[in-house]
Amino acid sequence: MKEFTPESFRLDGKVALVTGASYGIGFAIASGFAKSGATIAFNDINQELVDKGLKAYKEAGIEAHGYVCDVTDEKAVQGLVKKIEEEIGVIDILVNNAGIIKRIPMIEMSADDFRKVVDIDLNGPFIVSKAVIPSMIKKGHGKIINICSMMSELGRETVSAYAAAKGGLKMLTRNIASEYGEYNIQCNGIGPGYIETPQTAPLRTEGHPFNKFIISKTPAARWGTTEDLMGPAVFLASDASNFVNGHILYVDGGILAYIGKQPQ
Ligand code: NAP
Ligand code: GCO
Repeated sequence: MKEFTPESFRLDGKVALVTGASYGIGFAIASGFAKSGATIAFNDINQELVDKGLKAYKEAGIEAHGYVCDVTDEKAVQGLVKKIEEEIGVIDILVNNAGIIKRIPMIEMSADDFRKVVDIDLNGPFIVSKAVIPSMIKKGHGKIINICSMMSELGRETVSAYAAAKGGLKMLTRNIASEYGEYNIQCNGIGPGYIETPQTAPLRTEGHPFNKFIISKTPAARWGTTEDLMGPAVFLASDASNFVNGHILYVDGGILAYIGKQPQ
């Protein structure tokens, strides 16, 4: 049993893979890990995005390792993990961040669109976790953090595929925690509230009714920022959380606790 010290929150000597981390939430989480001592590997869907990410990490003073890889392609993911292990080292921390959303009323949504969202947001985390767990078992420890959502708990119009995927991701998190906890692997989720990133940009346009709505539903009375997620992610990636397993940590400014402010 490691003695608790302030160093328990550090990630020195750890290798972290954050998927879809050229920008947005993944970029912020990876940056927080780097500030805490971790070596960063990230992937994204094409070379242009990877290059954009590498430039942004460098500007932030972070020497990251970037790879092109689609998280839904199992063969490519197996190859990515092998390459990271050869070039950097065994992955100690995995953040399944890559994700998409399609906002379409369910009865107007094609089955292909539904499948694509579930494939990236749920099958992707399964494929990448399956690829990294064997080496974590051999190494004797591992941290897996799945980026869930308010939609792991709540539904709303037009996001049926996304809610189904993120609800499934909550249960995949709990199942990985159950199946691999005995190998000192902790699997938890982070459920961000409504965060200012490109993914939510369409909801934050000037005068968009959703903007006011979210502020009224958030006790913190603001949209979250990617920086709000860095500390919770470092906690779940560190030794400070070695007995936290199967938990979804909602970083939502209080949305899930609040009935909402009455209209003025
Ligand atoms: P984002 O800005 O859209 O970034 C997602 C990243 O994942 C992008 O770089 C994206 O590349 C990449 N990606 C998409 N499909 C991929 C694939 N098949 N393989 C590899 N990379 C892929 O999203 P975000 O707002 O930062 O969200 C990141 C995660 O947090 C997502 O899982 C999202 O569901 C979740 N989340 C977001 C919020 C929020 O309010 N923003 C709240 C709760 C949860 P492209 O640019 O090509 O799409
Ligand atoms: C939406 C938003 C949300 C956020 C996030 C909330 O359309 O409702 O995109 O889904 O992305 O998942 O936690």
